[in-house]
Amino acid sequence: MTQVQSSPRQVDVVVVGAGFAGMYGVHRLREAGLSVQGFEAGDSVGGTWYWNRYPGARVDSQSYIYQYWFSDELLKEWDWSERFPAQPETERYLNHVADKFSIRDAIQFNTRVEAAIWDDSAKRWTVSNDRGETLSAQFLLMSTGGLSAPNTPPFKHHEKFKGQIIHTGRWPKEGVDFAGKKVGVIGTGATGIQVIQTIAPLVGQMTVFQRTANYTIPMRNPQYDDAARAELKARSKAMEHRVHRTFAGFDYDWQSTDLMAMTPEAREAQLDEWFADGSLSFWIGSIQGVLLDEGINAVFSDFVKRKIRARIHDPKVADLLVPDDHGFGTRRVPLETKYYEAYNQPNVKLVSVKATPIVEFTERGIRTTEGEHECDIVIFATGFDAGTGALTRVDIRGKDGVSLKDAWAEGIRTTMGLQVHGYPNMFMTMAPFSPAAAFCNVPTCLQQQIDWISDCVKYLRASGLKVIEPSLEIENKWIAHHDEVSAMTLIPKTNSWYMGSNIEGKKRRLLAYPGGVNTYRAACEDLKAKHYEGFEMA
Ligand code: N01
Repeated sequence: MTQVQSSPRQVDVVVVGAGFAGMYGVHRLREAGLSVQGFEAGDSVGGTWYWNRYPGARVDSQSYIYQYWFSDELLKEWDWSERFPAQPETERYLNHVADKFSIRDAIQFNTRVEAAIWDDSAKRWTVSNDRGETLSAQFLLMSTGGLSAPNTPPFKHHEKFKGQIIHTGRWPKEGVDFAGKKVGVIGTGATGIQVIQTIAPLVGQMTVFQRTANYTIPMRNPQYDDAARAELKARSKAMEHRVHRTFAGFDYDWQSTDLMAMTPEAREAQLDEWFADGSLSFWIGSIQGVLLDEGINAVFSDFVKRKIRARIHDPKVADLLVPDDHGFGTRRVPLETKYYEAYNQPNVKLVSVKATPIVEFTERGIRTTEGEHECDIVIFATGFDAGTGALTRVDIRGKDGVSLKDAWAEGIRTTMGLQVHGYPNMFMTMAPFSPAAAFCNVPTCLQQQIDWISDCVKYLRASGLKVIEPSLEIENKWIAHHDEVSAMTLIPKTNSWYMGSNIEGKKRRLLAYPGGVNTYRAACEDLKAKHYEGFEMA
């Protein structure tokens, strides 16, 4: 029997998504005295760390800054095992947080929000889900993740394939047995690289279908002992302060080294020193010119190309694995561990789908223009419809019933990635035009955004106000600023998910604000101090 709901249940806020941001949103908003209903499509918390359980999934941010800061007790009691923990550890951490702060109580799992419609007369959101339930909420918090809507390219005849197709972002909980199997991997981004290097020793044969070769940095991942943990924990307050004041939300920041004034030998030694840290600091903690200046960028590119080439036995394979069509760091730079050594194994074959494109799937595998490649399993490490995908897959309608999907098809618009003009009382995290969308140690930005959002809601309540929405003017101003700063960088010169160019038909636009986490945070603080000047409130 289907239940007929007479009038929808009323809550103060609906939170969509139970990843890092959604969990923290539930915690902060409940703490502020609001009634909160969370919804999550998965059967538990974790978001990215719930869905991306593929072999080798591992964080590229240091564990001691990839965490929550809001509870001293939590900071003291949680022990990270290593510098860059694997997926199960981060998932365990998020489950621990959910249990400790009773976050699950507010969340309905196995439930996908399908639509959110703004009712302008009631000044509330009507939210419906795939269980046929409808709720009425004053506020809507979309913490649906920036990299959560899988991109599955529509390869011809994929339904004919008799083997198994798995997207890395929907990895089965029960795992996959690779022993003796012929495995195809499509995609060599941060995910593909982690999968390939991890399963290469396990598979019978592997064929990697690469479209674009990436620059990488070898990960240095020491295990922590009690002394190392104690030292890191002693610095946690200082670290919390620091991460909000750096360009990328990490504890390292741009340096003032004048690389170009150095002798070639001194420059090489400096690059070697930065590279040896084995973290993303070589990229976003070295010198800012790497993202702004063609000459400096070429120095970094040349250095990393040489490092890659030196590790590959077959020069023809090296020619394919060394990037040749973009500058270092203009797309996400993955950390890797023995990635290139995988291609030195006799059972691993690299196919350039630039040279020999995929024509179709067959019953037995994948046919490129050079012939058929047999596979028992094909792994789609093909990424995500980043920034916008998770939001536009929900039918969100603002004032006058305008669909966010339709509006954004004309061109993405947000005010600082926090709100959109025409969509009152809807807040977002990790959305376009904030650093959180790509250029950030994600938890730094998510916590900053949730803190800003909960402060804003508290301000409204304390002021007897019910509705907040950015004016068209303030939104236009932010978008113009975003575009101006974007144009100063080298990033728009390269195709990647940063530019939305990985999705057919998506308008090319830099998704994340590249002006710095520090600058963005200051702008958010300023808005708050000025009582949301430029926002329309009633
Ligand atoms: O996705 P991607 P990802 N035919 O879009 C290829 C974060 N992350 O899941 O580059 C053939 O980067 C595509 O080719 P090309 C991190 O922010 C973090 O790897 O478009 N190939 C590319 O090689 C990261 O940046 C961590 O030419 C096709 C790949 O698929 C983000 O998630 C770990 C294709 C997709 O790469 C996304 O990474 C993992 C087609 N039709 C991820 N379509 C850590 O913190 C796509 N490709 C460690």
